[in-house]
Amino acid sequence: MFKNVIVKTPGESYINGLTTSNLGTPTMTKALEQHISYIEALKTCGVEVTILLSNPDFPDSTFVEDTAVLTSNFAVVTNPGAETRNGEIIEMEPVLKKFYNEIYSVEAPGTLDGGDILQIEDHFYIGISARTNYVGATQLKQILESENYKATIVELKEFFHLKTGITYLGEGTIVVAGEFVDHPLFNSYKKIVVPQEEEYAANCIRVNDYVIVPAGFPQTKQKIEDAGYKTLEVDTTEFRKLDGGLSCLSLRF
Ligand code: CIR
Repeated sequence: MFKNVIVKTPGESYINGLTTSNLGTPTMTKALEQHISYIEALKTCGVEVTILLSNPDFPDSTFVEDTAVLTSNFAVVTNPGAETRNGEIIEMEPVLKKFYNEIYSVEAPGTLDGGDILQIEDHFYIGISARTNYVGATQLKQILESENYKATIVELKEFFHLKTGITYLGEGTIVVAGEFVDHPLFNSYKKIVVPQEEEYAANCIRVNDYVIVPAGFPQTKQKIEDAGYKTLEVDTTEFRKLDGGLSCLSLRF
């Protein structure tokens, strides 16, 4: 069960955030509305939501997931791989101190984005991507193993972040798309396979009794419901324009 969630309101510089998509510039008013709907959905899931204020110096800082890896008893402050995002951790660390006594950090030359970290029960998968390098991944692996978790490094071929293409729902069930559909590391889990045209929906989040899914991906939503989960839909078009999905917008713990 998650008790807490941290989010950060998109700021006025959000439209200048990083992107590899060609979906156009986000509309600020719509982004703010969608962020409010996201918070409402989280509240429906029964979590306490800590809402941080935007900082225009960091256009991408609404994607708080990349700044930390959280477990029930310790936090790891990451070292985000994009230069314009690196300073986001300076604002996140004091917030985490309110919730955690034990805080580790990933140090340069290691880089690591939280979006590359997937937890499946006591096993963490750490993606190597354009943002997370081997040094950072190995540092996190060592921290996790010192705390009695298992950790496996996974090299990404196409996805932006590990969790862009895979989500853990609980009960041994994963949602997978693209390169993870047949990936040998994930063959022991029950799979909900996302059709290619709905690939973006592989980034959904299980929060207590619900799975929050992005609006507009009916086949994936149906498959998740057929597997026995209740869903909540949130429109994320303005976050998708900057390569962001549902998981990126919060830290859940
Ligand atoms: C970035 O390029 O860093 C942001 N525009 C998107 C970050 C998405 N975060 C995530 O998948 N965890």
